[in-house]
Amino acid sequence: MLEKIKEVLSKITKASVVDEALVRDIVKDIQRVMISSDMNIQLVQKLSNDIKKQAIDETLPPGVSRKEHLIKLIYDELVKIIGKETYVPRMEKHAILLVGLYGSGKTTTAGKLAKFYMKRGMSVCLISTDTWRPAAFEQLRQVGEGVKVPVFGNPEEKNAIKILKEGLKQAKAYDIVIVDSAGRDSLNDDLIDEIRVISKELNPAEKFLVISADIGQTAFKQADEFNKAVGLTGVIATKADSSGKAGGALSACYAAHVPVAFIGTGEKAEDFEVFDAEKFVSRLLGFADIGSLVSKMKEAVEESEFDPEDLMKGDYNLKTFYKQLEAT
Ligand SMILES: Nc1nc2c(ncn2[C@@H]2O[C@H](COP(=O)(O)OP(=O)(O)OP(=O)(O)O)[C@@H](O)[C@H]2O)c(=O)[nH]1
Ligand SMILES: [Mg+2]
Repeated sequence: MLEKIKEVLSKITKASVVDEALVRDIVKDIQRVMISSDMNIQLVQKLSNDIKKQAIDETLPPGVSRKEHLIKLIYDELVKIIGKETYVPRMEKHAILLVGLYGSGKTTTAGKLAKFYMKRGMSVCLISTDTWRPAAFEQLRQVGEGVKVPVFGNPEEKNAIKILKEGLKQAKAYDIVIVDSAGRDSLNDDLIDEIRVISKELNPAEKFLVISADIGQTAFKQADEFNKAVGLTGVIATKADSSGKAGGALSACYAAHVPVAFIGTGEKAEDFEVFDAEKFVSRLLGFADIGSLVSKMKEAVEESEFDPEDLMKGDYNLKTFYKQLEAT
């Protein structure tokens, strides 16, 4: 996806005139890139329509070329989907539930999150509610040992809710309680029912869908169904190190209307970072100078018609617009 989007963008920068025909041409190219990177087809359609419409209809802010405008539009649309603002990890006592299909990286991510919060001075414990896979408890126990946090669970017990209730008694003393849940080959009623009950019992502040970055076209449906079952608060995209494709993660965010919170970039506990949407999209677009382009656009817009205070904050959006409407 990365390389191909760069190609499309260089076509824009090389073009001598950016007219309606070029906009249509570019949008078609972008569609092809997005589809080949496993992005959900509905999302591709929406994105390309939005970009096309704005590129053609919108009046240009003064001092901004149509070229710059088009690049900024593409950038904005991508950032919007994966979460405009960088995720801010909660630094207060709370519970985190990890859900996702088989092998997506839940257990590994539990260890990574534990390490992340420990490093920031929080006390952390892990609870394994995976009663389906043999040795699931043992795997989490080893992960816990690796990052030096206690792991609660009971490999003899087959009822996930019982394990959770017991675990929560022991977990009271900890700031962060991370619950690792079972994966399945596909979304079935058993899995959804169990996850729903676990979520109700735990009442976690964060409900993360853990999905592999290379998941492909099933990402949208998966995210949609997990979201309906528990109401996701974010996505953790794992294996971002081994896949150049980002379409799956983007589609998941679009389906559940939640941002990417963290990304996993390797198998080790430290291979983990808070996801920065703007940085990611800038990298994706291979447009290092996007920062100066964005501020140039803001300045131009500011001078022309908007309330500078909002623009200073860098978050002039529909919400701000409605606020202004309400105030008048
Ligand atoms: N390269 C890479 N590998 C990862 C990452 N996260 C997890 N893995 C690997 O993916 C495999 C599956 O990870 P698990 O954490 O066991 O996945 P899970 O979701 O708990 O799996 P189940 O409990 O069976 O559903 C392991 O081999 C991990 O080492 C990552 O960010 N990068
Ligand atoms: Mg697991």
